Amino acid sequence: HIPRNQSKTSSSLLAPQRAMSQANLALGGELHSARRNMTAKAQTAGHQQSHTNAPENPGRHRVLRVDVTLSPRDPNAPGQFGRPVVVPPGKKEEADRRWKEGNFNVYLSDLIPVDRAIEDTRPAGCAEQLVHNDLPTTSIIMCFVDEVWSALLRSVHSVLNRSPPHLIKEILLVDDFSTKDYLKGNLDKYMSQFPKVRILRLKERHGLIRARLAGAQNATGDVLTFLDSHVECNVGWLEPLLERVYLNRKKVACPVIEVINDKDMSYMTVDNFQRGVFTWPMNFGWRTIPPDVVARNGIKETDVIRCPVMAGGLFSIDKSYFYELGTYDPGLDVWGGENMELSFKVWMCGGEIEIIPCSRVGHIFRNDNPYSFPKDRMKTVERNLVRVAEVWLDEYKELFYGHGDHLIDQGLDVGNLTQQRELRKKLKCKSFKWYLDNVFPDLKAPVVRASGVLVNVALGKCVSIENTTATLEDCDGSSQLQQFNYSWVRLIKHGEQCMAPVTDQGSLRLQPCDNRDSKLKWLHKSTSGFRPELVDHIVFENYQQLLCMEGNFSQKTLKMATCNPMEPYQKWKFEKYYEG
Ligand code: UD2
Ligand code: MN
Repeated sequence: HIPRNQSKTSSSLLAPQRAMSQANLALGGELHSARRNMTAKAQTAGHQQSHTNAPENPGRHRVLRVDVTLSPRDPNAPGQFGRPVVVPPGKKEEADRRWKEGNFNVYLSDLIPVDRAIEDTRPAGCAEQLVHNDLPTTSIIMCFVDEVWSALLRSVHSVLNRSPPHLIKEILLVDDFSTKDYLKGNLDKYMSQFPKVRILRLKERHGLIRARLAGAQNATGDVLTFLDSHVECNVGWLEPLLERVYLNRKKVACPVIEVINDKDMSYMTVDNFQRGVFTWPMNFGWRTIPPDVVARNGIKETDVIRCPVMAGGLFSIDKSYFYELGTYDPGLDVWGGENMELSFKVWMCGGEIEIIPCSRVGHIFRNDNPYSFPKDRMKTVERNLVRVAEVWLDEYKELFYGHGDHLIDQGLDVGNLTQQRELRKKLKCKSFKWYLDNVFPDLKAPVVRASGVLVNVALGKCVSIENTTATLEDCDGSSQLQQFNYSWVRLIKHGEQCMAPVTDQGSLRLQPCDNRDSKLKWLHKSTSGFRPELVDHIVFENYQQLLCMEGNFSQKTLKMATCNPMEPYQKWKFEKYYEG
């Protein structure tokens, strides 16, 4: 009996916050007509591109408005201008049936134009921003496995139609051993009309991480720009990304990821001021910068947002810098965790991760991966995360293990980590503590769960150590002998030693610590979860013995006894508890 938290590592990316999601969904709603008005304006602007050089700013120009879809082939086509689409009544069954091909509305994706126009959702001021005339070129790398035909095509068209051609060195489509026939001959044929598109076919399933590396190896541009294969790049998306990399090659630039609705295929904008963050055990998420912080610091909608971590799929990085960093850990499999790895690596080894509000790309967020995993999906993601934790998190990895304590008990074979650890040393990267202090100060990350004296609630006496044996004494907060830490992986530590039951005698004593030894693990249970200040009953139950720690008043000792929630001598409390 090892209490296993339900696995908390997630295996699909959640969409960022959308304040207007409801309004957006409401057909004919106010927002909808506002959108139509905007689009009409955009349409009159026609093909006009602002090549205007700013005379007062030599060497720079206004972001190019490259968008040949401003006057689309068929303005009335379904989904045009990013409008929501409704499945016709007679087609519901077909649409339902086809959903699983991509875990989104594939029927509608096929219905709407592959080169549809979308609303220019950039904040005011973006169109007027200046970028350098001599921006570096980029290779677009798009990996896919069994991607939906129309979604893949729309991704490619959006890059071709909305990027200044001279900046796109090539578009590399990396086929990660897809099984679908249409992704073979048909795709070659279709893409042959675009000289810049190259298809790279992998001979076996690499997973997206190693597929991206294969793409990088074949890229000839100065900057690598990674994209998922179900995106729509918005107007002016590319130059602001490349500008950041141009200004500092150690900046990794991410667009704002907007939402292509999986049900109606509408293009929806997202709230401003969202940072990429994570919560334990390393789940990626978005966190909005509180309005008072925005106000106090005078943060503008167009201001770049520094992010503790990136979502993973969409970013530009200087190619030589990517290699300097040792790329991704090639030991990461299939999907997941690589965004954490690259983010920690970038920040801790001298770079920065930014979201650029003037660059916006839509992405179809799905509830589940539509492709199969070669091995168990959850285990794959967890294994990747363990690799990341072991290389980058230092002492904080206990928080990761503690929030998903199945992770450490599973005895996952995570492979060899020597190279990754060597790399970290070679690059002289900073500590995770530095990262927390400087990049992600709002992450709750106390290194232990609880600390201080350990009091028996009924007796008012404290655990003390006498020659490695645990006894009960009058409490003395200043005595080293009474100091304990309760670690995230549930060890009761006294310095470097750990509390363990003595099997024959039922007493307790210190032993060398071992994070994986279930005999050393104590479940600090209470009737109201882990909120000691609210608790009426807290026991330490040993993982292995299923017995509880009990104070023995007459002998001033501790013993192991059958757990009994009514037994006052089994109630214990630490001096301090920490939120994490
Ligand atoms: C997010 C990222 C994704 C990746 C992932 C974590 C965004 C928008 N998306 O999940 O890029 O960082 O988190 O790993 O930030 N693919 C392959 N081979 C595989 C599996 C996937 O080529 O074995 C392709 C897939 O077709 C897609 C891309 O990799 O184009 C990302 O996969 P996803 O869309 O399933 O990931 P997503 O968006 O849920
Ligand atoms: Mn995706």
